Amino acid sequence: MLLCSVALSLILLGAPGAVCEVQDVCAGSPGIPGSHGLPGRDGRDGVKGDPGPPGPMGPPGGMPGLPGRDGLVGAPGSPGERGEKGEPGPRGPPGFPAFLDEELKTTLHEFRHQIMQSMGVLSLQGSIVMVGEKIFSTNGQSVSFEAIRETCARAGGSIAVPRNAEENEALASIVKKHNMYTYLGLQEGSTPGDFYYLDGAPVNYTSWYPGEPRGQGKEKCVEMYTDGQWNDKNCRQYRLAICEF
Ligand code: MAN
Ligand code: CA
Repeated sequence: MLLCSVALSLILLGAPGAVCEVQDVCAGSPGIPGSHGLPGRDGRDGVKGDPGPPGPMGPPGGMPGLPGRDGLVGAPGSPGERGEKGEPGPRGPPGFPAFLDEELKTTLHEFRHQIMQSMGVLSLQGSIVMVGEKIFSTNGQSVSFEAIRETCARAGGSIAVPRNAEENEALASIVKKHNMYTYLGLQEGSTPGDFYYLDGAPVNYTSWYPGEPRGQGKEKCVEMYTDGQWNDKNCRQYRLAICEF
């Protein structure tokens, strides 16, 4: 093809010494180089450049700038006050039946044995008197009716009150031993001569000393004498603190 182009040029220029037809492939001396073509068209726009550096600071007295961005998150504050107790959760799954749990049965037998031992020791020492399901006990101190109630409540019991003859005898044995009267867990109602347990129920067992109660509404408490008989009495005396559990 180069040779053909050369041949074409030679024919057009009428160069001497080279006889050659357009369609022929022929050789000859090279011609002079052609002149440069016209400039090409402009290329497409390039990609956008990076932003330039910040400009110089403006003159003084300009407007304040916009607020800056938020700072970093601060350190956590101190814990708040404890919230209210939530509702109880749902009932858990049924447990292993106790009668099948040999380890639990052994533990319960040991507990019972140790409790029996401890009660035997306290009974022997005269610290407690057991009667039926009830236990009476005293700290040996003589205090007011209200102080006995408070002492017994703090100990997890209540001021002693016999509910039958057997309990009355058991309580009287403590009164006799300490040779100090005791107050019972009873108080007179608004009607003179009517006495009530401290839960408000009317008394259903009594052991009044003959002629008592005769305080005519002015003796709101009940004391027990050393023989186990009762007397209505004002509540301001000091009496042996005996509790029941
Ligand atoms: C004192 C008080 C009374 C009681 C009489 C009995 O006055 O203890 O409560 O009834 O003695 O004589
Ligand atoms: Ca009386």
